[in-house]
Amino acid sequence: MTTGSGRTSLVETARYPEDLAERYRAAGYWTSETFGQFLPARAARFADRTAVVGRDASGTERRLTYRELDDASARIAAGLAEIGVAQGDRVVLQLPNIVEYTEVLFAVFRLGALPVFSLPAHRASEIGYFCRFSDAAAYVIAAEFGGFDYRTLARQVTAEMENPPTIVVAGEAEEFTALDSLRERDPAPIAEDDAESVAFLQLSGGTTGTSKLIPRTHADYLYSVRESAVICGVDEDTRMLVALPAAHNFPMSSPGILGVLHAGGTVVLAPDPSPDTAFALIERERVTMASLVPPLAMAWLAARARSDRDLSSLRVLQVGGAKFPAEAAKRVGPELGCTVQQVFGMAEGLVNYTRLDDDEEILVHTQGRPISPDDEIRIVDDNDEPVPDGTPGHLLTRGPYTIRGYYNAPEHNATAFTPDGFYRTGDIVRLTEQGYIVVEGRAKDQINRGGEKIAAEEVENHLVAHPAVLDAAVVSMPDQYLGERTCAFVVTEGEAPKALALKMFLRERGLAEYKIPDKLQFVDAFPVTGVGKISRNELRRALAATLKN
Ligand code: OOB
Repeated sequence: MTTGSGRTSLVETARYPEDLAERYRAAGYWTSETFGQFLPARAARFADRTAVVGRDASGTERRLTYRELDDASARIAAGLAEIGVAQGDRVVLQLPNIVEYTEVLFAVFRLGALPVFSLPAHRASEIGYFCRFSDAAAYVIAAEFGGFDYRTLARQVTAEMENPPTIVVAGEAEEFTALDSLRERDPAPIAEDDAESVAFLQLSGGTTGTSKLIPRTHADYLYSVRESAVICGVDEDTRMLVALPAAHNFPMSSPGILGVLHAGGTVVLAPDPSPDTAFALIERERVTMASLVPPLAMAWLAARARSDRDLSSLRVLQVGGAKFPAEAAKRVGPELGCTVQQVFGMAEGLVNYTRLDDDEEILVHTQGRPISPDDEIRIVDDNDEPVPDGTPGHLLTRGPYTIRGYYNAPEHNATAFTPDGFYRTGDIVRLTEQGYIVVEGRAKDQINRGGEKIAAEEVENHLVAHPAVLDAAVVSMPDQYLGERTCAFVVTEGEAPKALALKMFLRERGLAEYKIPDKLQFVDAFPVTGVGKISRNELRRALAATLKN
């Protein structure tokens, strides 16, 4: 099947079996609301309230009411339709935390097109892959941000593409299509869509050579957004600071931008997450809630003592994306004057929260419990057998907002899910007596660098592309600040390249900076396991030993 722009539409992705789908509908989890209808419905209800505060691509401070945001996105939707974006088309979004992000997001939703959520840190390797793999009709960027020119990246990415996406630029567009040129239209109609169809593609942290795309439906995602808003006490008076990259699942929907807009609150976009910027915004906008990854939460704690900003409006600080050490969690209440909320989630679905009224012990020592009574949790050993209560094991999950398969990845899906549809999270967890989850470790070949996920295999593939590199293995090493950093063990042939040259080689291949190994270690050979696979455990142990010396 092809859509208006002649691009192939989404192939069938793994669907929920009908008996479960029926249960989720009957329980009221899945409704007929779509993301196209989301903002117009909010605008009808909260018309003159402030929806979004933040800078635009030119650096100007803007404040948009619900009506203004809806009107802008309806017009941009018409402009996007004019340049050929049709219902069902994919649109790669790579925007920083600027107000245009919200305008374009809802414009794409209004058309029934599917955002593909990339991050500002992604470079040619990642963006090229997303554009090709999703067969994107458009790619939306900011002209420049954080000293980086995204137009250069767009040129690089599309240079060799047979069927390049149309490039839309917030800010000075040069040879591309200016976002501002798409505004002067009559509002586009709202696309009619089946709420159980795919609404967008989110990125997986990944464990394999290429990132997997996560197909989320309107019904499943909106359920998680609505419930998250309730659990986190979000209402019309919530003013949420979005300091993490807006397109990440955590600040987008846990409860994030979508949860706040659903409830009629205000989203305050921070151009960067530093304590200086954030504290100034909290004071000015009387921010009530913020979400952070652990290293940023620790940076805020450290900066608090030196700052005389008024943070008294802050009620809740959510921390997630990586394990938040208990010693730091303990300090949030007394030092920042708000409740800490631990969030353990994944773009594939399942999200756990500590509840705002939980006692200190739970807030500090657990990663919360699931959103839904129908989230099914299984904790198993290496043979998929349930472990005894309270014992750590592999976390498997299934439920009303957890995917049943990645986009166009049948081979990977065969191992990433159990035959009865449980997602293998790759996390090692245990369950407390009260039913809370404690994250104990990880069994996937992924490094969690302060919340940023790095698939070992992806970096290894880039390393072995170097002519002098015979083999590579990327593992985590403990880090006080980020929790983990990356170390690449490399076996070379002939004269070993310098570590710096090898890092430069990775950058030139267009790999995002956060994936460049923090440390490179040249070795003659890798330790192997009994079955002849590289022993990553052994490498991690060797590394720990050298770091101690
Ligand atoms: C969030 O989503 P992703 O998709 O970037 O990463 C998911 C993975 C989890 O499988 C787990 O390994 C790790 O990130 N993780 C945590 C954690 N929160 C996430 N590990 C330990 N403690 C935590 N609190 O990271 C994400 C999505 C929605 C809400 C929050 C985080």
